[in-house]
Amino acid sequence: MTLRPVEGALPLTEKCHHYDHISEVPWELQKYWHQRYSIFHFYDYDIRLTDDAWFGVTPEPVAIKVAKDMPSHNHSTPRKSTIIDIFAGAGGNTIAFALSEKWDRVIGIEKDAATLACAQHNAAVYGVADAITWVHGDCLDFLARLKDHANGTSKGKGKGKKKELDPFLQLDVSSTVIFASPPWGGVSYRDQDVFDLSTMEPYNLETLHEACRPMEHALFLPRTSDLRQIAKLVPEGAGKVEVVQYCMEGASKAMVAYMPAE
Ligand code: MGP
Repeated sequence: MTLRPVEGALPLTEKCHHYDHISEVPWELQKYWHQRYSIFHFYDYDIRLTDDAWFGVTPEPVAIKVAKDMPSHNHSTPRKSTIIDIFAGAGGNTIAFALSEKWDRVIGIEKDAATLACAQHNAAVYGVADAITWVHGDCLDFLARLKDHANGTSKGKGKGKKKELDPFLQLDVSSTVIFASPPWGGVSYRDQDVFDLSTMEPYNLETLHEACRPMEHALFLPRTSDLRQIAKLVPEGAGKVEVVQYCMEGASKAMVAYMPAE
């Protein structure tokens, strides 16, 4: 099957909530709902999220700062012109990348149809619906196809099945940057002094790095992540890894590891 961009907007479903009042909000999400305006400044303009998306959505000031810091474009050679947000969720980071106006193309990938419908809707609220290409699919599958095409093999690894990629998504990997804000597999990072990234589920650090390389990629990770595990991914002399803690009101929300292209 060919993986292609979503045409038009997916329909919002009963999973695409906009909670107006605390009494409607499941208790495990109430903490996030109280922070709704720092998550989406325009929350009141009918921002939609699936219940799962609340846990992983990047607060807007952090998303904007990450978009600003993304070592894109004019500083790197070759110029980086495309950014792919491989875990788009409800759209927080993808929207910030589009708002930054630093990229010729912003692509958002999301596996869950209802969550993708929320992301598309939220992008429209922020006025950037036309600036984003959405893909409904599994991001690891997408990355494998992208690399197959870049290497000149279009068949993929399936049992003889063609794993095609729409021509519009056959990107030049040397000018593409990946951003990944994966599920962290729960909130155990809060109780650990140092979070073991090999235990992150469903994709651990090595799996994500392997899927994204050789492209430049930025990984949005728990604030307590083990820096030694991140440093080990890049052999001595193969480039510099930058790790930035992103804080709000003096407390870190998460770290981003900026991994160089190979
Ligand atoms: P948090 O740790 O639940 O909240 O999430 P906080 O503010 O540290 O709470 P406290 O209990 O320490 O007061 C902090 C931020 O981490 C969220 O806003 C998300 O941006 C991000 N985040 C949390 N989780 C569980 C995930 C996740 O699974 N994936 C991703 N990508 N980000 C997450």
